Amino acid sequence: MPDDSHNSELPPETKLTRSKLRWAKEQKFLTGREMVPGAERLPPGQHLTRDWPVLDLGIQPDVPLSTWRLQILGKVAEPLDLSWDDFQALPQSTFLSDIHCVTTWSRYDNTWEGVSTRDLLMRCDPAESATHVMLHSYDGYTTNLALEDFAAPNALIATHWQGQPIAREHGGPARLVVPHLYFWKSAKWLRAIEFLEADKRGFWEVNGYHNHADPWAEERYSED
Ligand SMILES: Nc1nc2c(c(=O)[nH]1)N[C@H]1C(S)=C(S)[C@@H](COP(=O)(O)O)O[C@H]1N2
Ligand SMILES: [Mo]
Repeated sequence: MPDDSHNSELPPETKLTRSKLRWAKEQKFLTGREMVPGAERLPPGQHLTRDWPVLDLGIQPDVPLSTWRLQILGKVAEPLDLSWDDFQALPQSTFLSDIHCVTTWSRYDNTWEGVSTRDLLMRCDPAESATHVMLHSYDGYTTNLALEDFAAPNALIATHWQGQPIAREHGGPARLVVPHLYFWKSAKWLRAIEFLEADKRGFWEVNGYHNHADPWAEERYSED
């Protein structure tokens, strides 16, 4: 067997070896995973679409506004059980953001209106011990988020898209929108937000998908 134990030693210093050592230190020429989040608008492995595909488990619940409720439960000082009118009475925000779906389509410039997660957090006052949320939907879907991701400055519970009520197939009357993560984290037909003291995986997270889901880090599939 050839002796290669010397191969990890530094070569004699030349202009090229100095550059190569510096490039390694700076991670020069690396793309994707080493890129500054948000520096590129289109995340790696994504392509742009102009239409808006529909993705779900195949059940599209019909929830009339008269019976719609949004429950806030778990580790919060003030659990809530909001009617549609209660929800409309909360401060309303408008955010512009891009959609990135793990199936590789992205859609730019979506205008969303609804209640920002920050305004909701102010209202329900999560316990010190709350670290995660589980989203529960009317079709039985669940997805989990760390509290800091749920509380992102442009995250909201949206009732309108491009100035119109969100269509049933896209999660109306109200859906979550967390733009900095793959779109499966954005629960459609939102029914309840449960505050947790420990992380727990939702539907796709126990079925092979990544727990965190950052598109710029290509966190597509389960890490274990
Ligand atoms: N309640 C519920 N929310 C859901 C899903 C679902 O099946 N049920 N699918 C998720 C997935 S995988 C994606 S990509 C987006 C799709 O949203 P859209 O159909 O509005 O494009 O919703 C997410 N939210
Ligand atoms: Mo998805």
